[in-house]
Amino acid sequence: MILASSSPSAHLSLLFNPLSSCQPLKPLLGISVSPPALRRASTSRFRCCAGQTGFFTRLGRLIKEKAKSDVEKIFSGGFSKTRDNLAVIDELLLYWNLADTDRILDDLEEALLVADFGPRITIRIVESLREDILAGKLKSGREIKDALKSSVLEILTSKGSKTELKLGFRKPAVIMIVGVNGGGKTTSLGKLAHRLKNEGAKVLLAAGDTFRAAASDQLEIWAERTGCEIVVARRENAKASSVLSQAVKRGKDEGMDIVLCDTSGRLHTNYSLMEELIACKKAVSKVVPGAPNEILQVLDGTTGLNMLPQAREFNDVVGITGLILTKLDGSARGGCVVSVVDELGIPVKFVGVGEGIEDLQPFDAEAFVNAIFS
Ligand SMILES: Nc1nc2c(ncn2[C@@H]2O[C@H](COP(=O)(O)OP(=O)(O)O)[C@@H](O)[C@H]2O)c(=O)[nH]1
Ligand SMILES: [Mg+2]
Repeated sequence: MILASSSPSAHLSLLFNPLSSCQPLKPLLGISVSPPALRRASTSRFRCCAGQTGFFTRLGRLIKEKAKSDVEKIFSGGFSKTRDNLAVIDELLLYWNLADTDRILDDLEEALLVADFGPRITIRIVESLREDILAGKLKSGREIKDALKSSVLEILTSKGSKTELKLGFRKPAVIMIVGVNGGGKTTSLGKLAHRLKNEGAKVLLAAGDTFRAAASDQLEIWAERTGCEIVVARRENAKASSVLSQAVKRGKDEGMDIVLCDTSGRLHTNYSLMEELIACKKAVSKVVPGAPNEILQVLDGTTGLNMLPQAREFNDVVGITGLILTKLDGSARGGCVVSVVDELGIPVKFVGVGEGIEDLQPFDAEAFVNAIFS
């Protein structure tokens, strides 16, 4: 652990090893390599250190690519509420016939609203189905269901297709995690640290939640679990912005690849929280131009459409670059995710599917749609 302090001596508490982040990464693409290939891999890794673009682009993309192999795991068991609400669609469409179109579409509309798709999207989807049915393009219940799934997928992929992490090209890349209290910020940050570290990145955690006394203890547990260094406030009531700024400075001095910044969460309507987040953002950008590279907002998947005003408010104030949707392993409401992506055009980058260290998965829109309409 490292204490954030303005005293220069505190900077010495971590051994500085300028080459340490230039060690060969674990085989990044999961390919087992023969010795000559291994030599090539380490050379190219070394080049990445000189210009970080390659490394960060690869890291962001790789983490996304891994999602494909995890598709089965991602949403199995979750979305119980959404699945129950949408199960009625299968029954409706099983006995579908043209004469019943209006009644069935009314019921379908209700099912989508109950599953928190929100009125705007629901009406848009139902009206487009109606048009296609009346034009004779959809002739069976199966085709209607497929068209329904396609339109949801289309919203997710057209408005929120950039799901990989964008880490820029300066070192360290800075990721801020924001959101209301209890949504799963600290937990998601810990899981993300684990994922990034497993891909060979040197990760530093910053305990920017200085609002609650226990918050940095919680992050310290994650630091231990993931084997990452951590910067915490040295004194009570320290400013979050100064903790984050010192963490990023330290990350820069010590050749860290990524600094993951926790922040405190209060209601999105809390003025001082929003002021604090703006100050945090400014403070880190002073240390590394262009930082923070990502501001990921954590949204609790069980809160339904309440997540929409939250996302809107945080986005207006700090500019959200991606969403982490948590607690999808339980009774999360899937429909509202589609509303948030549609309205704000912000991609979901990760989903939380449990409390364990491995339970953060890159978002895969197709798996998501299959899960909620299964
Ligand atoms: N089931 C489940 N619980 C989660 C998930 N993410 C976080 N939690 C739990 O939600 C609670 C609040 O998480 P925390 O990270 O402290 O939220 P924060 O206040 O936003 O930092 C904790 O009990 C976490 O274990 C998830 O994906 N699934
Ligand atoms: Mg927290």
